[in-house]
Amino acid sequence: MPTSEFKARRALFAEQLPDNSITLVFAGQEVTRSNDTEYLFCQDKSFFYLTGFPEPDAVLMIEKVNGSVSSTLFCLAKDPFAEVWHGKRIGCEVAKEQFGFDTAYSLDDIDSVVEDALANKHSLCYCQGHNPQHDDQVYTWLAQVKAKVRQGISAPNSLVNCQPIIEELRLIKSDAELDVMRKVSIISGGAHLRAMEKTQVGMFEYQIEAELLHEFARNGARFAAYNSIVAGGNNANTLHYTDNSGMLKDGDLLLIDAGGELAGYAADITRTFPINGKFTPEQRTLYQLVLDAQMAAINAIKPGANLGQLNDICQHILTEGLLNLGILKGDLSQLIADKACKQYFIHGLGHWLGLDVHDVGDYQMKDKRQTRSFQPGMVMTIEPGLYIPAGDQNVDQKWRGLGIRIEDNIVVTEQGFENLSEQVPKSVDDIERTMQNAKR
Ligand SMILES: [Mn+2]
Repeated sequence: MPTSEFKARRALFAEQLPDNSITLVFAGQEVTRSNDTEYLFCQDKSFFYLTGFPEPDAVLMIEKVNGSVSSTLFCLAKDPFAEVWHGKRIGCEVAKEQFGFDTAYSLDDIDSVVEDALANKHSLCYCQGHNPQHDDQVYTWLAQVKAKVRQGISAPNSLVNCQPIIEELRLIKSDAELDVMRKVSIISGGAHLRAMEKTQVGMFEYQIEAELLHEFARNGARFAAYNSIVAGGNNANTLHYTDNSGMLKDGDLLLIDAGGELAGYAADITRTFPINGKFTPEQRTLYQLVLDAQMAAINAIKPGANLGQLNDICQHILTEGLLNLGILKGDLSQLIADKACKQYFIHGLGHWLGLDVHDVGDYQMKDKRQTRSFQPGMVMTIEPGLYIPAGDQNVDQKWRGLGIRIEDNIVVTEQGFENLSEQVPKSVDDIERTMQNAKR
């Protein structure tokens, strides 16, 4: 993504900051996995959104004085000894040049520079409560400035949480962001296709996980956006199943919820298909019901619609279907009013998608009384599911142990919607044909 994109984001962000203010946005930190090894570093997504800067521990400072805005980056200093061990650091000079900041300093200088910048500002903006260490750091700097009161220096007396400003910006994707999200969806869809083609009775779930990771990385999305869920049979009824250690059994379904990450952006796709390539009549019936609900919800997406309406559409279809199959019993309108289908559709219909897989952004309108209206550039998942645990004594034996979810990634457009993951086989016929045609 070009530097101009990040500069434009900082400009939009700064427009909404109070005047005579200083804003601090912190990068992510390395996290210890065990002893002296770390997890793969993941940049703080809001910091990344505003900077594109990939290194840990950095800090972005934005000053806005009389309407004029300047941006400063603090980053790790070049250090030949450390770089031999841990890899190249970008360093201040290159950071300023390539990432488009007005100034860049070594982190060694941050205390004095920030304290000087805080002097006589009215507001201090940062993401409060995000990380206790950062809160402590900010209060320490503030205390240092307050101690200079006898020198005639005043400290900011207004603390502003700037997280909601960043979240609202992140919610509406730019064209450049949508391009990346299209690419990561295509790569991730390819991984789901590969998984369908490679699946065989007797394999282990983690072997299918390996196929997904291979296909992500092979195509440039080197890492998964979240831990892949590869859940055979009744394992699909554990919603966040990531154990992935079970053996794939003849006659069971396989639920895969997985997406790659590309340039920071996530895909989040789920498909459910028969391990042996052929749906049983019960599997087919329940699968078709989830698919009908999913398609109806997706087709209702357009500017002005909202997740509440989509939920109503989806729950109506699921409730009617479950009633017809005898899984729910009673009066249709009463069951709908009681949200009876939530017994088997146990999670939300979807969520925002972007730099985070469960992306930021408020789900409510400003008055909090209604789910917010869709606008072009929002990206969300639509992922209804039905889950009937193996031990559910309330339903006929033949339904027990089925867990089904179907999830696509949808952009709201001026005309309606664009389904980023529609290329992954989804209809019963397409899935069965794909699996028959695979040389398994
Ligand atoms: Mn999801």
